[in-house]
Amino acid sequence: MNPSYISIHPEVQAALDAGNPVVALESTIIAHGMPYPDNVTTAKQVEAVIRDQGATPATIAIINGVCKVGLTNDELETIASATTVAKVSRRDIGHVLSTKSLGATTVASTMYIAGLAGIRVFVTGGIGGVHRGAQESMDISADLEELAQTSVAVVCAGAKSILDLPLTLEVLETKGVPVIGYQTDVLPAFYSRESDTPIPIRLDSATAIASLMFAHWHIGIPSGILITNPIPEAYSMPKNNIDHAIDQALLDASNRGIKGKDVSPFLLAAIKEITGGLSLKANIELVLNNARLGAQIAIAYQEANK
Ligand code: PSU
Ligand code: MN
Repeated sequence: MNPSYISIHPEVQAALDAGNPVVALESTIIAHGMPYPDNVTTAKQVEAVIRDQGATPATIAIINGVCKVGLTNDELETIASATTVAKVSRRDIGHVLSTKSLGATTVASTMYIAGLAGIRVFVTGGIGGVHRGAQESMDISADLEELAQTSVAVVCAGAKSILDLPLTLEVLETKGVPVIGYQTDVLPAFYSRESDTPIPIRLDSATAIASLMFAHWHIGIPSGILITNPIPEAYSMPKNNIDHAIDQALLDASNRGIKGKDVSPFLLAAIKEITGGLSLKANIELVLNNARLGAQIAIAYQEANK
């Protein structure tokens, strides 16, 4: 690896060298998933939650030709407020590095860069997956391919029903990715705790999740591991309300001909408008909740490795 393409923040490097728990964070959720200034406030709160639990946060983004692992406050502010920030999935990394442009990393590219840095746990809000109607559009997120090949555990709140949840689970099964529900028997649907989709594996503690990670990787399976954590009860949106908003947003997207990488950011913004901001509040709370669990898993995994 050319060391000039990756720069690990000294605090993150020190934690890695000491064998202390580190949690990676993505930046597409900041640049394209939430409006300014809620995005930067949330990004800082997420880092604070991880520190409170006793782990070191490492937010990842591409800045001036370098994959940064761990951002300064100024860098976080730049990613959150710049008018042009590329949404960087795996295929875009080389382009954004070589043009020295500003890039926010998705689940796929954050996993890849976290893996290079030796970070095993990554916290986000929601993953990409198989979109509804993918039989026609072929819109299946690169996040699923990355989960198939990169040894990082991803903590999320499940997937929004803009995706086809059962088909997303089918693809993850094909690709050998364990899908764990934390204290839940169904796949959480991001804004709501409920869905009709049973979860493949239920585990009820961070320690149990860490021992699955240890066993999975120790026996030599290189895939990622997906951990789904339901949004806290107090912020969970009624399934009917949110499904209605999602249907309306999907219709809007199709009427306007929104395609490819613009689909998820468009839908997130549309759902926020339709729900009068309630979806944004839910989004913030579920990410904070995931940060808490992710830090606990990172700590338990370090223990399991001793
Ligand atoms: N889901 C969300 N918020 C997000 C994303 C997904 O609720 O911000 C972002 C993540 O970065 C995810 C990406 O990796 O969208 C998936 O995009 P695509 O479907 O274009 O692969
Ligand atoms: Mn897509």
